[in-house]
Amino acid sequence: MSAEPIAIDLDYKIISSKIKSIKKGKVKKILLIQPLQIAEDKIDIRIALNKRYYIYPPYALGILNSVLKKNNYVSDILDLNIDVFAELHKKKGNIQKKDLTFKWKNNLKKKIEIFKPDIVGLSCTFTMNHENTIEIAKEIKKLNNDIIVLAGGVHVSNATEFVLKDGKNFIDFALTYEAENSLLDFLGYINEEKYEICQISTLVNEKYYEIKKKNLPEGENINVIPDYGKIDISKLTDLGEIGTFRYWRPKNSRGTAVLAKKGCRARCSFCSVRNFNGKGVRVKSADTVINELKHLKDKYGINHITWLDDDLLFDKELTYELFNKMEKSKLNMTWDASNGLIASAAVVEPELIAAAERSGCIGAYFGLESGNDKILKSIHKPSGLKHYLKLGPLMNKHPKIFTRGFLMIGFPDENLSQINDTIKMAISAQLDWYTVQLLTPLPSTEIYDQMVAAGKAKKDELNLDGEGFTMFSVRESERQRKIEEADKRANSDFIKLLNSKPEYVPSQKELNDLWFLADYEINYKPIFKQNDIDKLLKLECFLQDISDRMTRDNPLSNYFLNIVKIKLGKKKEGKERLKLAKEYLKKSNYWKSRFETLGLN
Ligand code: B12
Ligand code: SF4
Repeated sequence: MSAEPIAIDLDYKIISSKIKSIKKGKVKKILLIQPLQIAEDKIDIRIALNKRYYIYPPYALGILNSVLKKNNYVSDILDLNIDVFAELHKKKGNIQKKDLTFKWKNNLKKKIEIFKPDIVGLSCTFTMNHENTIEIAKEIKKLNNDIIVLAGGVHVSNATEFVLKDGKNFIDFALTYEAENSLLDFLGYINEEKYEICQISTLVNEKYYEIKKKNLPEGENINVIPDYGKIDISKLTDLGEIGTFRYWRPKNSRGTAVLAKKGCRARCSFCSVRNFNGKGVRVKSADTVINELKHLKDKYGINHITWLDDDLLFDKELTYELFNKMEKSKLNMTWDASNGLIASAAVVEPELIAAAERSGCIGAYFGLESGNDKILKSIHKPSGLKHYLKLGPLMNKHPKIFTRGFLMIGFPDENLSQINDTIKMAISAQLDWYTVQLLTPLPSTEIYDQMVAAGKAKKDELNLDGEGFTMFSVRESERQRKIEEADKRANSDFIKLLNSKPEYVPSQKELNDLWFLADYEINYKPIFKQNDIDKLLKLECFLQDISDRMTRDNPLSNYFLNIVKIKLGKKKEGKERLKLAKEYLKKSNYWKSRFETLGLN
């Protein structure tokens, strides 16, 4: 509830009268829904059974559920993602796509009939879940047209008008940005009208109206522990992935996700965090986080967490406090930072990494993106080459932590020489593995506008089907598989593009092959010269996971796993891997051409 006087403008008048016209009585019951995180027809059953899809807890909805209950509303969460994947595992994969659709529709129907919500709140974090979300809204209105349907989350906030227009007739309002306060304001306004509504948009006669004023949570309001209702968070690890370090976690670890800080100090041009969370970082108290961890351990037996944070190392004093309290709490939990840490924050304060390790850190990503200073500057990266080159020596002192780097190629006008700089930097930075991604223009980012201007992305479209965009594939390796399965290319198409003219700017299509080449040069080729035992043990563990769980019939990972095994003195196991590599190679022209071009015999 805001103390400031209410600024009545046209949008405010129109939105408030729509609220009044749509809801006559009071509201009490709110159902919060997490959609399926991948469309049913895109689910690959084998990948699902290998637990390779991300199954996170409905963290945002847990927070909102907790806030609603504290304010005497009756609320609950329906997580259709968990429901569908639980069904898929229960049936051991013997299930058709249409059964998955039936499952979520049926669960939705049952929940609505039993819970009888006045309002349903749909969460849509990812642009790729846009259609799923609209589909659910449509289904709810079919079941009961009187239910008010709200949509919220990152994608809804970044592409609000688009969501409302696509969901017209099904989504009544978009409640944008962080909604801990604004949801209460909205409900309070319906019930008492004393409240000021904010962060809300709607369509009236197909015209878009928006109240831009924000009431974001801060101070005590962010010290909230999620309430997952009846959802059994302990089962998540049995259904899919949480974080990216499964192979390096202690055996039988049970994972979930936790958020300690909201926002990020930086403003990278490809990232939507600044637009979404606003400037700066708001920090939960260390005691709240410790209480959350204790609760997760006691109630669900959780012993591993992945941070949802975008800037976990923000404010070194508060970060020390958190890590030290975690260590002292003797909860014996491990953790990873799968979203990435800011490299400069680590190298200027090496002791933070030591404290992180003592508090349970076993895996960390660093957001490096490029090895070219000009590009790093143009995308406003908060670190530079001088930081990246100190990362390896720092992190090598902490071999318990598996280190990974995020890299990107395909920046506007990025040429081959700049891509080569990224390859060189990654090799020198000596992290344990790198994920190379193709730049994806996200709505509401600076780079999106730049790419629209350069004709590389379409304005006011979701760019879901872009040739080279990664956003909508599960993993790059999966994209490669799709290319192979579609057999779109002649083998001769794959050439060593990296040796072409340095100033050449590759096309979006060529970036697919460049992704493969960069991945090979950065991650695989250096294995020939690697003799450090700690590094070889990490590579063994990781390559084993890629070969046996993450990808199918992959001769490259098996070939290099053979090399690693031999270096570790495991000759017999090495030989078996080589045999597999040969077998897989024989049956795939796609891989044969790649092995030939790379000079692998
Ligand atoms: C954790 C995370 C992941 C996790 C999974 C998240 C999940 N399924 O829950 C993993 C690792 C799987 C992941 C993957 C990807 N991610 Co990600 N991820 C995040 C991250 C870091 C945190 C999200 C989070 O849980 N935050 C904490 C909660 C509390 O905040 P929240 O969700 O925003 O919730 C608040 C509001 O949104 C709102 N709200 C939320 N739901 C609702 C519902 C209602 C009804 C209302 C009223 C309000 C409301 O209120 C909440 C409380 O304040 C965000 C960054 C960020 N800061 O958002 C990126 C982010 C969401 N990811 C992003 C991207 C690009 C990706 C990938 C595409 C990366 C890639 N190239 O592979 C993939 C795609 C995943 C997929 N589905 O295929 C982008 C999304 C942009 C977009 N428009 O799609 C983000 C914003 C980061 C960025 N770079 O800009 N991601
Ligand atoms: S450092 Fe990471 S989270 Fe922060 S703005 Fe850059 S990409 Fe986004």
